[in-house]
Amino acid sequence: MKPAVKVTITGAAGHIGYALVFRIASGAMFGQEQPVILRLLEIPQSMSALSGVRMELEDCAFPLLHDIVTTDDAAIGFRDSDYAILVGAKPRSKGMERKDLITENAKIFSHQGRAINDHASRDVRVVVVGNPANTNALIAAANAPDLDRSQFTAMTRLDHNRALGQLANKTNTLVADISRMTIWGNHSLTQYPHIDHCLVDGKPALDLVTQDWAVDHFIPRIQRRGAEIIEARGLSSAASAADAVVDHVHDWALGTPEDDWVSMSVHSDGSYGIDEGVVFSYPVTCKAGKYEIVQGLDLDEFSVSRLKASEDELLGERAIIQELLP
Ligand code: NAX
Repeated sequence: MKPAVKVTITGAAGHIGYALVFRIASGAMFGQEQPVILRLLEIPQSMSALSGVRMELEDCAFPLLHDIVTTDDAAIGFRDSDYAILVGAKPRSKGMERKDLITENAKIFSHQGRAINDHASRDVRVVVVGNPANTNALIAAANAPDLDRSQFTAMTRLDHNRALGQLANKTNTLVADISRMTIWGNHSLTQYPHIDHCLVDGKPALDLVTQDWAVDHFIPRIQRRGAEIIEARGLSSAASAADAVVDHVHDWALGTPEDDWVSMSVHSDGSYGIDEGVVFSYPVTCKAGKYEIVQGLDLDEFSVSRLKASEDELLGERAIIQELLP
């Protein structure tokens, strides 16, 4: 049997963590031939809840789960980690300004970036889920000078999957029939879900739906889907977010299908004119643990303006946490 892959999950006792750890242990992320060791990192106040998660993991008797480490010490949590999934973050409390939320989280993610730099595998792959995810990924990478910034990503796969679901509903097709969906920008209300390059059963999506539907219904619905779920459930997305984490890491590690791509927030290399100082969601293909931004897609004036709006928002977030960037 292959050596076990070590996966660190922060915030493992939270809602998304609880929906995620069992799926990783069952083999959904790396396949049925790949054992895993889970390293679950929490804050001291959540260690009791985390011990309950650990008990339930043990009670599942997953054949692929070779060990479980629970800790509130980042040095132990990230030790030799091959994959680090950063879910734990500070939620917005009553009266908290957006600026304070960004700054408070930047402190957490700069600390975790340093711990990853000092303790994780040199090949570690990091995905940031905790919000503001893109800027948290930027600050974590900036605090890990010994690692390549391409090892740090943020998750826009939930938005991507939501977009696939809505287009499938509208065109009365299966999600599996749709390819080349893209989410551009920030994981926020300025994200730009984009169907101009999408194929449905091999045909352009825009032969089946109108631009008006895309602009007036599809784009705002994906942008606000998180709020729609909270309104219905009284709780934020957890199972779908965990599922998107599984997809993000699975495809990064094992590759994207031929002739298709996925959306991942990665460090901009200037592609599509985006400032190199931000982590931006792009269409990417993955192979053997590496991603490449899809190049050469035509963008009309409306799309360019949407990308610019999201880039501006990310530059604004960056300005707020500038002093924490080494
Ligand atoms: P919960 O509040 O249920 O869980 C968060 C957990 O993180 C708690 O158990 C808490 O003790 C722990 N935690 C806090 N600070 C920590 C630290 N410094 N180190 C380790 N653990 C820490 O939130 P949940 O619903 O699980 O959401 C987690 C994060 O995901 C939030 O920031 C949320 O906004 C974000 N989301 C991001 C999404 C994305 O697509 N990128 C979608 C879903 C979700 O909204």
